[in-house]
Amino acid sequence: ILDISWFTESMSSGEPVTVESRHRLGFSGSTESFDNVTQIPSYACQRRTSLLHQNKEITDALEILALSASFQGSEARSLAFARSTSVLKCLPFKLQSLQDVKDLPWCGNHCKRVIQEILEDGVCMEVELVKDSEQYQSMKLLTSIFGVGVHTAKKWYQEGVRSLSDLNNNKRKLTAEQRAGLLHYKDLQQHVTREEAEWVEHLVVRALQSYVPDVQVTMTGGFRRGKEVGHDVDFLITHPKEEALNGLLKKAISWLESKGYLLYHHVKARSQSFSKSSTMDGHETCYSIVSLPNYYKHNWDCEAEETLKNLDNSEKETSHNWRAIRVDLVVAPYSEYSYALLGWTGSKHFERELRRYSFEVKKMSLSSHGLFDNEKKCLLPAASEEEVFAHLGLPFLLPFDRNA
Ligand code: DCT
Ligand code: MG
Repeated sequence: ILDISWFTESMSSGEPVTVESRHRLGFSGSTESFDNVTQIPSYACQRRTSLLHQNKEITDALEILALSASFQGSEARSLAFARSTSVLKCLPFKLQSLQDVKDLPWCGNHCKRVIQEILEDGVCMEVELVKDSEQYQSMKLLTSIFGVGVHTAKKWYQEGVRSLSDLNNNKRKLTAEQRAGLLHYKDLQQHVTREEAEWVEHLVVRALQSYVPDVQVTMTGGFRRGKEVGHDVDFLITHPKEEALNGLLKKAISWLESKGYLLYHHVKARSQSFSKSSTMDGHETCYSIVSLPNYYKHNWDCEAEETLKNLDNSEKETSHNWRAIRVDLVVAPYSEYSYALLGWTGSKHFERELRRYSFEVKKMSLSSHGLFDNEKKCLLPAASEEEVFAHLGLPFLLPFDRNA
């Protein structure tokens, strides 16, 4: 099960694997090839999954079914679709027939029906019906608002909410986060580019360094996995001296606020009651919306600050020389940094699988704070992500290969 050498070799060749090249790579024609497919490991953290793969039409369709299942409150079904999607994302060849998925883990009958229809007709009827359904469209719209999860969206849908204007017109009580989400809805729907993310990084580093010059800041999330666009920008902040981190986030927030960069923020304090064996994340975190001046490209040293500072939030709504960007800032003590880095790099499915593997195979509880051995009843410190993988007995995967 752990032999993934054939994957590693074929993935690193970088060439598209067609029926013909599959033959060269040993994927078809011989008994050995199909034996190899059965060796695809069951946990996503045991496989390399790069961003680009050859079955996007099929994985997009399965992702819609996963999302639709989660909208209906069926987490188990959603997870099943997410697992089959993830297996297909790591295949180094384009599926040609159902025979190709015969022995793949997590590809059950439902998933096979979807694959067969797409291979034969180019579309899957069930997926088309889901996409056209009022419930799916409304839930997708509502959950795309910052601060609105599946639970709230479902409640609103049941109360008759179908569009953003239904929310705006209504006397509904919204949280401050949701109000900010609605106010900046259009901007937040646009992808954040890597260039914009780097500008935000520059800004966040400046804010933090005004107080602690040798603070360490790392961009995590999708950008660390090599994505060129994202829905937000995630940062992890640490320092070898834990005292240096005390109050730092609050000070950096005030700095950003005083210069007019913060449109919204909400700080979640570090959880004191955090249990070492829990998989919950208790780091001090700031969920924010930052305004990015449109002329940032020419102006890294930010004269824009002066303009922004002098506009109040209502003026910012009407002027168009800036855009809103979602930014998450997470502070991790140095001793937990490797675990926080691994946890905040994602993907979400990769993290879920890593925790499942730790628990089921290694009898350990993994979180963004550490790894707890449930049998030996001890924490396993790690000075790097490599050491975390080593504790788990897994081959190290670079962030680029964690796009499960
Ligand atoms: N994360 C997680 N579980 C969650 C939410 C987040 O493990 N429920 C981790 C994995 C990714 C990281 O935090 C950042 O989260 P997102 O920004 O939501 O994901 P992303 O991969 O950065 O996606 P995007 O590129 O769209 O921002
Ligand atoms: Mg992100």
